[in-house]
Amino acid sequence: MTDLDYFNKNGFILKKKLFSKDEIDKLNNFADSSYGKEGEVKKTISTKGSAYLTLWNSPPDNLVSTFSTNERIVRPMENFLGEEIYHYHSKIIWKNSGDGGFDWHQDYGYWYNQGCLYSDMGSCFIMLDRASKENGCLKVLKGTHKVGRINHDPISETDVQADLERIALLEKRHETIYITAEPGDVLFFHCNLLHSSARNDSNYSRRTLIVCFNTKSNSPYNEKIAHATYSPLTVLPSDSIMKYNFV
Ligand SMILES: O=C(O)CCC(=O)C(=O)O
Repeated sequence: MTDLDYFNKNGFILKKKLFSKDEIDKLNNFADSSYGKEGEVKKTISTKGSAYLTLWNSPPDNLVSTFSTNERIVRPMENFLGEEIYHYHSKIIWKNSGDGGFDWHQDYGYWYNQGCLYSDMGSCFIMLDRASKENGCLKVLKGTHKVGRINHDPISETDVQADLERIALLEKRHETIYITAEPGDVLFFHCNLLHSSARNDSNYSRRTLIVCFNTKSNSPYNEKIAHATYSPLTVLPSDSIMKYNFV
């Protein structure tokens, strides 16, 4: 089965070792020293506690963009979504020991309300730490990208949760997959794939860089409520991470 067939059938695909240990170490060192400070992060509140994130609507002018616009993630995502894509937003989820998780949702549950007419969108979940059940790895309901958009209810100022009656029914029909993975592995997933995660109950962190892409033809109709309208993506070559020099 091709990667595209697998993605279309299941709504996600996990690619192992897309980034090397040296590349991930470089990003972790930079991100921790530049962004990982209290006060510079946003708090999310779900029924599973609070988590913290740093978010960019445009790729930032620093090392982070050598990942978020790297051809190693852009080209496969373009293949999965079937047309030119652009950076919709990206974020680092810090998920330190004791931080909370995320309730069941579709990313399109948020993006529908941001003026995106079609669900032709997807995310790349780049593992910056080992992701295990213990530290709250992502959990997905395989194949649920085909159910269409489900209604979501707000559960706090920051978070929403998909209709629980439907989740209960879908959990009986669709296999639950825990995305356990190593640093450098990347999960590509469709914006209607139902996903959630538990609290980090370990004594180690579970950081991830999540890069979200939209298709050019699906640029939001109202830029005031969206993360980003279409602007052409400058795709960086594979070797741009290790070549990046700090000034
Ligand atoms: O990082 C996690 O545990 C889940 C994050 C997530 O579901 C999201 O950002 O949409």
